[in-house]
Amino acid sequence: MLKIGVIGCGAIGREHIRRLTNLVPGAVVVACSDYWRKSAEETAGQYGIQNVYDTGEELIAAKDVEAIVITSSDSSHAAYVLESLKHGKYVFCEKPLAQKSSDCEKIIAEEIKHGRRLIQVGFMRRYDRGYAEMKRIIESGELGAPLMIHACHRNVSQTDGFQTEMGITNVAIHELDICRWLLGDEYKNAQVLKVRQSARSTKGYDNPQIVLLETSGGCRIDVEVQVADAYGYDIQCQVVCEQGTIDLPDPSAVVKRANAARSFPILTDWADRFIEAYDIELTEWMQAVGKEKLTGPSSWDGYAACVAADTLNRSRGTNRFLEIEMIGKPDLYQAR
Ligand code: ISE
Repeated sequence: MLKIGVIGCGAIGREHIRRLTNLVPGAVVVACSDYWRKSAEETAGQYGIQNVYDTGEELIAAKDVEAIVITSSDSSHAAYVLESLKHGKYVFCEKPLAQKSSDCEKIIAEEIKHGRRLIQVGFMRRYDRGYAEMKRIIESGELGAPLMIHACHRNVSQTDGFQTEMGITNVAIHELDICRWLLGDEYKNAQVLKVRQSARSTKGYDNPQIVLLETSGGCRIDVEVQVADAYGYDIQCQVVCEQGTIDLPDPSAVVKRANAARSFPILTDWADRFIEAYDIELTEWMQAVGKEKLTGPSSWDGYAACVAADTLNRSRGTNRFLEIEMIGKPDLYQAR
């Protein structure tokens, strides 16, 4: 059994602890910690976790903790990843890897010193069957070259303290990863636009926003980002290719016919929308750690999404596309 310590017992932390405990073969959660100790204690009680630590650093240093899962607040990720690297431990870090690309660069530099990958980033959409099939079709070439992607990310609510920039670093970061993964291409330039604001959005952050990107191969991407106040949690993605289009399927739902209407429910919670993808993601991460060969989204992928996010946030209000500037891709992250 691989002994895991989880830092952060909020919504996604508890979800991952549930999966690691009840579902993922070969995993046992032996330690947890949270900024709010009470939350860690409650989670430990619920899942029979032996040790609760006051800080993430103590958990990382604990002798019996073999691998770390980081599900704490976004701003704390980079420091915990760097600390785990000091101890040479495997890390599964929820998105985003960091909030600034300079922190991702530090992580990459430290990981390279180990000569092997130790970090996987929680871009779970890559494990979703719909996106995987879209990628297969794009790569088969049967529809010709991809020309454009139209995507949207609509959300019901956000936690207190949410800010405009987080619409990119915390929400659209999923599209920033999945679009470059689908296309097998990097971004060239980016711009975020503030559009007519929803009268329902009264919490002080921009909502909606539109993200525009161009890849090195010339593909154009637009992403509508509604961080809150939408009718449900709805993720759409259409890839327009030379000879046809490919659409992300909606999650399966029973269709009701009544009162002269046909309807089906739309989910409201993001944790439910990609539930199967999360299960596969953590199961494959565990298997990869067992083989000491990580294959999932890397620090490089975390970095690439973060550079795009930085650029988008810098572009706000300029009305211009800004160039996306990345460091050269180190050998460790070249496809093998
Ligand atoms: C949340 O943090 C997530 O990661 C969800 O996948 C995303 O859809 C949501 O908007 C974020 O707040």
